[in-house]
Amino acid sequence: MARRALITGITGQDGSYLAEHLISEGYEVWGLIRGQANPRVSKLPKDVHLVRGDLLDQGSLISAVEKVRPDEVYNLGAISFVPMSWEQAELTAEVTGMGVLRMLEAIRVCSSRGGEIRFYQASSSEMFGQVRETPQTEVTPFHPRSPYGVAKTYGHFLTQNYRESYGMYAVSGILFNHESPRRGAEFVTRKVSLGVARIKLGMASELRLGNLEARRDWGYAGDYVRAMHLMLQAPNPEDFVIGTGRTQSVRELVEAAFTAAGLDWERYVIADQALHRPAEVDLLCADPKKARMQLGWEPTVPFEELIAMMVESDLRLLSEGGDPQDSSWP
Ligand code: G4F
Repeated sequence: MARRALITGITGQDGSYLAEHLISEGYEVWGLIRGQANPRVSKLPKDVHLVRGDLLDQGSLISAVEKVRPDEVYNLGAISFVPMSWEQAELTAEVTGMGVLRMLEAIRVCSSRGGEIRFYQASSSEMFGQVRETPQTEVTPFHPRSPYGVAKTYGHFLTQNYRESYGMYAVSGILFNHESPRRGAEFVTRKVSLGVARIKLGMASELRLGNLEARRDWGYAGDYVRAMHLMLQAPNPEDFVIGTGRTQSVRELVEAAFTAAGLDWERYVIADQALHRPAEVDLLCADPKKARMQLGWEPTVPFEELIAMMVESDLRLLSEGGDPQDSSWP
């Protein structure tokens, strides 16, 4: 019988790639869908099954797990845009933090009726925040710098705690920034690739950005969902850092994106103090050695190739009259 996976956040960038990957591995894939009419559902592969539920509603999660009877649950659902977490800190704590507790409880309750359900929590490199060492590993201490980072840290420790308290197969992937043409338009890589495409096509004349000096470890989202799946196949439940081990500044990202379109970035980019964050994460860089050694996981798309892929995709999308706000991926 096909293994069954339940994914929260299935309409997001990672959820869509993970659904495709698990289907290619022979899984029966279920997505947890909240609300009534999510237009992004139409972008999912046709053979994804849907079940209603909300990370804010404990009963709905128990019902969803009871209905689907999954072998694996991937908790990707979250309020994931860091600046929004200062504006809606309580909602972020509820969805991104307490949502993990509710999903773990749903699994605990349903597992007691028989059968092991493996749990993957989408932890984040934002938990490292003001980093204590570089590169960051599975044992680097956390110092989150946003309500989002704090909520993710809660979910991370809770996942560890349910593993230790109840012997659950529950693991966290500490994922560094991962991008693709399906990335939401508000994140910096996509904001830049869309900005470049608009300028190239004569639809805009400038691009306003915040802190150009922040450094991130940017990889390709399609690679990172493979790591999620591999983590749940390991003989023992363990947490892993997933990243490329390379770091670039936002300035270098901008340069790469404009160069990919044959443009000089300095003519168009405006650094806007109003877009700086109340507290910034200055530098993130992964040490993915454990994932390489134990999971055999490697990233396959280098930074420059990833950025060029996003610029090309947005040039195509905008030339064909597509609207990135409607459906954030082409
Ligand atoms: O693309 P970003 O908004 O991603 P951020 O904050 O690093 O978080 C992303 O990665 C995390 C993994 O580490 C995830 F957990 C999280 O959910 C999300 O996916 O910003 C990247 C950097 C920041 O330092 C920001 O200050 O880019 C800088 N930046 C400069 N100008 C900008 C802008 N970011 C955005 N979004 N927009 C700008 O105009």
